[in-house]
Amino acid sequence: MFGGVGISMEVGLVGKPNVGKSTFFAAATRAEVEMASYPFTTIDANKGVGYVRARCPHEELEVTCQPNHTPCVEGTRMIPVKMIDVAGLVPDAHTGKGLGNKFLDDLRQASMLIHIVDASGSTNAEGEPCPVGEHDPVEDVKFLEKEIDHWIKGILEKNWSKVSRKLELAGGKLEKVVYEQVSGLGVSEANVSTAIRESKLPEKPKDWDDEVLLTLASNLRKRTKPIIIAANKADMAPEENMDKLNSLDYPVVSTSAEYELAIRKASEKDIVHYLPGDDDFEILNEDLTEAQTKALKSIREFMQGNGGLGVQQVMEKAVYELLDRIVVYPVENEHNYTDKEGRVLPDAYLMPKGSTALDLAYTVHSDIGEGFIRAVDARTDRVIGREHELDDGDIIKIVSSR
Ligand SMILES: Nc1nc2c(ncn2[C@@H]2O[C@H](COP(=O)(O)OP(=O)(O)OP(=O)(O)O)[C@@H](O)[C@H]2O)c(=O)[nH]1
Ligand SMILES: [Mg+2]
Repeated sequence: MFGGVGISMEVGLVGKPNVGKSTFFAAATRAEVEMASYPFTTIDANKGVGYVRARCPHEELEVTCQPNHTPCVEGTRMIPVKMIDVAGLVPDAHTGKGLGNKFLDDLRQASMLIHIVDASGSTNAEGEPCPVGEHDPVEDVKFLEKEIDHWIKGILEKNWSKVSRKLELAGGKLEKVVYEQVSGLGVSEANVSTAIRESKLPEKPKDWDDEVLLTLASNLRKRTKPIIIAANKADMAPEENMDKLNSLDYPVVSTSAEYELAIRKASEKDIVHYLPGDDDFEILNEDLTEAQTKALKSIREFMQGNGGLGVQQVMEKAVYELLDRIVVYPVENEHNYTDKEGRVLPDAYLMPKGSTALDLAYTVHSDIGEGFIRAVDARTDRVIGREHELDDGDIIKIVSSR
């Protein structure tokens, strides 16, 4: 939660240099509508706010919505997600190669990682340009995993002599010590327990060697930083590379960050009408140069074949599928769907699937959670209890004593 407006999620962009991380970031955080009033469009040079789309209930309910921080564009709600663009990682970054891996510390709170891969194979392992198709992008997927594992291992090992003494004394409470050690990674105790179990650790912590710690780090990574692959530069990627990436055991979306950025800019200048994620656009300005016409033609061909340019699709697959979020609309008045100020459908929250009415109350405000009496499903007008599991698209009024 951030400032009571419901941004609870942070997505990190990772990858080797020159794959298009910053281009992806620039495209994803460049919103058609004004999001600049948002508290952290400018937190840091490399932090910003992207969004995922959701169908706004306003059409179906035949009302006019008045969102606070989740703009509605032609019936599509844009729900903010924090994004972080970090420096490029190279193989063996954990030993200090390239810029090292210190900057990964910025990703501690990230709920997931988007691994931007140069699917065109036109950058080598270090991110230097090479002819298209020369570098195998599958290698990048492997090395990145390893570097993230080493970063987490580094966190596990911090003050290791002290920690291992604590572990020796902890007996059956190993989980607590490990949890404390990695709590900055936004990992739950349950996830730590699972990772420990999966790692089949030697009984005596003094027998935990480098390899054991790396296995534990890797299992923690899988639980806490799920990875989705953006097969970027798909606009010039050989078919063979796309096939190889698609056959990996990862969710993969093919993207052209460059085209996405170009078309969003064209849309800002009213050259085209385009909604991010769509698989087509309309040309508004007929007075185009030959180069512009040609560029738009290439973009259109790619987006139609690809089912969109991929940037929105990655964000949404990440949030709705990997992180299993649903969208819930809290209201104060279940008949008019308004908040205290009379704004219709003011907020949209991304909640983990399985969240209850009580979870929503706590997300809106801890006081509201503590004073929870009951809730009302505004669509059906039914009273629901604290344990009632919410559905995607629910509009919920919470009755609280606070
Ligand atoms: N053809 C094509 N080029 C792209 C695409 N995305 C990015 N590029 C180009 O790739 C180059 C590198 O892009 P950046 O966004 O700076 O890459 P980066 O990953 O942030 O690089 P570092 O900050 O050095 O790690 C630029 O020349 C981009 O224009 C894409 O989808 N297609
Ligand atoms: Mg960059």
